[in-house]
Amino acid sequence: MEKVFVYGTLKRNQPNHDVLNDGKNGKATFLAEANTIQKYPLVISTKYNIPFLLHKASTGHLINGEIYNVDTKMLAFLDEFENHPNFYVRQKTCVKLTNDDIVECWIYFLTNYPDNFLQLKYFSDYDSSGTHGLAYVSRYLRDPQDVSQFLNWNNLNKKVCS
Ligand code: PCA
Repeated sequence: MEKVFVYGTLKRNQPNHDVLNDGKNGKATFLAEANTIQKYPLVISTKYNIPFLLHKASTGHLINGEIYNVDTKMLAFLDEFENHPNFYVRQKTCVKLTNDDIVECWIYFLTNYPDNFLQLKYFSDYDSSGTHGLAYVSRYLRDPQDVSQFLNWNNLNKKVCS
């Protein structure tokens, strides 16, 4: 089993949580709530309002999330779902449980992002229906062309700004 710390749409009551409960994808068991030990920028961006944890430690806030134990099948599913390593990149990072235990977990970071993402509002606890009003757009409702454009942030910027 592997530990994954989720901070965005995979959390409970968030738009993609169901994939963790679908046995076809493998097995995921909730372990604990936790927060990162280091600060990171958690932003919501693109026209689809996607949450991104930017891989830039010491900037932003300690991030709240949930740890799941997942089997290799679920980890492989999540890698494909999050388009690791072409979009999000899965990296090991230490997080702290509410009882102060520290555990090392996988996190899906954005390691390659446009500089202007650092000018966005930083969150500590993602909620797709939070007061920010930035409604998440499910990947099934996105323009299929954007998938390849996501892999090229310059194009995406042009598109978002036009
Ligand atoms: N899904 C992953 C990364 C960002 C997202 O929306 C997660 O919840 O951790």
